[in-house]
Amino acid sequence: MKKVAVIMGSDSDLPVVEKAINTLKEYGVPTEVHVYSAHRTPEEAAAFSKSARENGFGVIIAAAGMAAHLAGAIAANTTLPVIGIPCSSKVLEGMDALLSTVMMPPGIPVATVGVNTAKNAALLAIEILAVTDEELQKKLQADRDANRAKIVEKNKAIEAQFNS
Ligand code: RP5
Repeated sequence: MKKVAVIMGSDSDLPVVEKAINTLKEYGVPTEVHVYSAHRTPEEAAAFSKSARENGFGVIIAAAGMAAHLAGAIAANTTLPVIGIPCSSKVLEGMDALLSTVMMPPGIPVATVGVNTAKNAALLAIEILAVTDEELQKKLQADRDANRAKIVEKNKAIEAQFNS
């Protein structure tokens, strides 16, 4: 199976990012985690990105806050799919990172999930790998079915409370 890279701009992003790491682990996806910054360690970020395909990666997840250029800087140096996680900051509460991550120029896409929505980034990476991996696809479907069953039960409880 191809590996997924989880890159964060700072170790201060870890409380958000670890939800992605945990989800990838739950699905048994080989995962590497690094701290590279578009601004503070641009050479390291570029070197990783340029060599990611030959190093066995299939998808890169990049999380950053504030002027969140990390996912875009990673995407600039690879044709692997890049998923951006905008992380919230105290001042602008993630709107800064959301717009910095999602508003990429034509030609260099970043698939951006919601602010701090790291689990969805992992699930999207897994869905990309599952295009050619039947076991992963089955596990994704089983989890969808289990979640659906939970919501059906919650609906029954709400309907019983308010509609009878
Ligand atoms: C961004 O600046 C990082 O991704 C982080 O979200 C934010 C603050 O970084 P630290 O000052 O906590 O290292 O580059």
